Amino acid sequence: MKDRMEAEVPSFAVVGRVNMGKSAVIATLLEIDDNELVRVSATPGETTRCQVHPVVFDGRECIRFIDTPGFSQPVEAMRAIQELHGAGTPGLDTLRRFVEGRGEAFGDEKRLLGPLLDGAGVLYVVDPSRPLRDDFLAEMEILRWTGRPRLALLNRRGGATGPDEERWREKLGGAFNLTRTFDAHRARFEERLRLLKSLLEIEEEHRDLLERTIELVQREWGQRRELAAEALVDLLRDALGLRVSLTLEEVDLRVEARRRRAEELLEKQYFESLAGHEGRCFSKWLEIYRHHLLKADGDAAAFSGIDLESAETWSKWGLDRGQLTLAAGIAGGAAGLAVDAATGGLSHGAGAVLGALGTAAAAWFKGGKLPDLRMDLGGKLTAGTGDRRQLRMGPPRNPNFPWVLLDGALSRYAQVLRRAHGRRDEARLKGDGTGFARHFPSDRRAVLAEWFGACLKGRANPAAEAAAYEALLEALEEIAEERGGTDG
Ligand SMILES: Nc1nc2c(ncn2[C@@H]2O[C@H](COP(=O)(O)OP(=O)(O)OP(=O)(O)O)[C@@H](O)[C@H]2O)c(=O)[nH]1
Ligand SMILES: [Mg+2]
Repeated sequence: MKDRMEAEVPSFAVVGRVNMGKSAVIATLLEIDDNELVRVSATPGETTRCQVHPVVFDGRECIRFIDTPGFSQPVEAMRAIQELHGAGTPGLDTLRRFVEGRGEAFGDEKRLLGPLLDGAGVLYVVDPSRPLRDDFLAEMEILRWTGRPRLALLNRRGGATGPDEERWREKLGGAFNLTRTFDAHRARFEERLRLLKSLLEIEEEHRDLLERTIELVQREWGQRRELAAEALVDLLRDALGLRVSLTLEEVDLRVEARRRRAEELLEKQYFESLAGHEGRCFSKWLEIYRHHLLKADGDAAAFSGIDLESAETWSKWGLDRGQLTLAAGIAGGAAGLAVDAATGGLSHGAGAVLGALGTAAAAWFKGGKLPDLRMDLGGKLTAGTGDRRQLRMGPPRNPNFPWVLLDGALSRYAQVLRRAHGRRDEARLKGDGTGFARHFPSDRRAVLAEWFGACLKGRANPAAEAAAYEALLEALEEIAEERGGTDG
């Protein structure tokens, strides 16, 4: 019964020397970053028994991978099997007798051979930067005797190519059906998919199921991107429409120090809320892409990662001057140019001057000409009843704000996709200055500019939002394919 069940689902045992990165390969391939589920560790011999990891879609198991303890005495085990067999080449029967034999000796080898005797294919993980010694040749020989479909995976842990790499390839070529590279610390979705497709080449028996699994994996990946785009739409809509306010008493208005304090308080509140919106989007992405060791920086201080005060940020991120002028022109003043002539109470100087200019000209000025690109929250006093007034702060007036916000988010999305689940170190998502928006095709920029304009005014525009969703989905796809970004 057990044999029959296992034959229904293609299984692959990940085998190799202790500490070669077998568990890391499984963790990256199956997106498991939890050490409780897949233990990846610098201490050799961490995996002591076989552990089955089924891949389930719609409640149905499609494929399974089995983590195994590493070979610890391959040369001695090879000799013992040969002795058991006598003359000629040992096969499955001899291996079975070896595995079922009494005694404590060769515990690791016996355990790792178990799944192969049950019908699993072989994923043999080696680090080709290591010297190719006899003990590795013994491992290859034992695996060859199983007669199972065999794929060799080169997991170059140090990154560098070793002097024996050619010999490794030659020997692996003789003993395995296929050799592929797979970097357990760096493999992205495309490499994971390629590995699954390689299984198709070596495993004839389960072709249909494997093809179906690959289809499901791809479809699900696309669905995740849609969820990610939705979260991004939510972030941008909420962040651009964000306004905070504070009620001031007459006395706050009259005492300069009090008024300044109120402004500072409100500005802090604004940034905290902004960071909250960012944090929610990034956390959602980490959930979608199953990362627990990556952290989203949702606190207000970290928002200065985008560093809205720095002129450098504005020149690296978001749109360049020409693009900004164009985007503002296309969107007819709706492109985030909340240049409000009636700035009123809290005039920050430049606002009033620019308010008199046309929108396109203002964009040009603000994008590159003003020496001091400081934050202008556009807070203003409105006449209230009695002796109380509302102090309000809305989005920064700099027309590049939506684009800088977008670039900040996209650079984090790229980091999420770049992170391999086989790693066990913690890391923080942070703005790294990679510019995406300025490489968008101009029609995509126009679609976004229109929607940004509506968001900045706090107006719902479902048609513009739907178009923006499609545009952002496209942008996320480019990032997944590593197109479309440049380091600032
Ligand atoms: N830099 C780098 N390190 C890696 C890579 N793959 C694995 N490692 C590291 O190598 C060490 C061993 O990784 P494991 O995946 O635990 O190795 P294993 O083969 O399962 O080891 P045992 O279960 O002990 O036999 C860990 O410290 C990993 O972080 C890689 O692709 N690049
Ligand atoms: Mg392990």
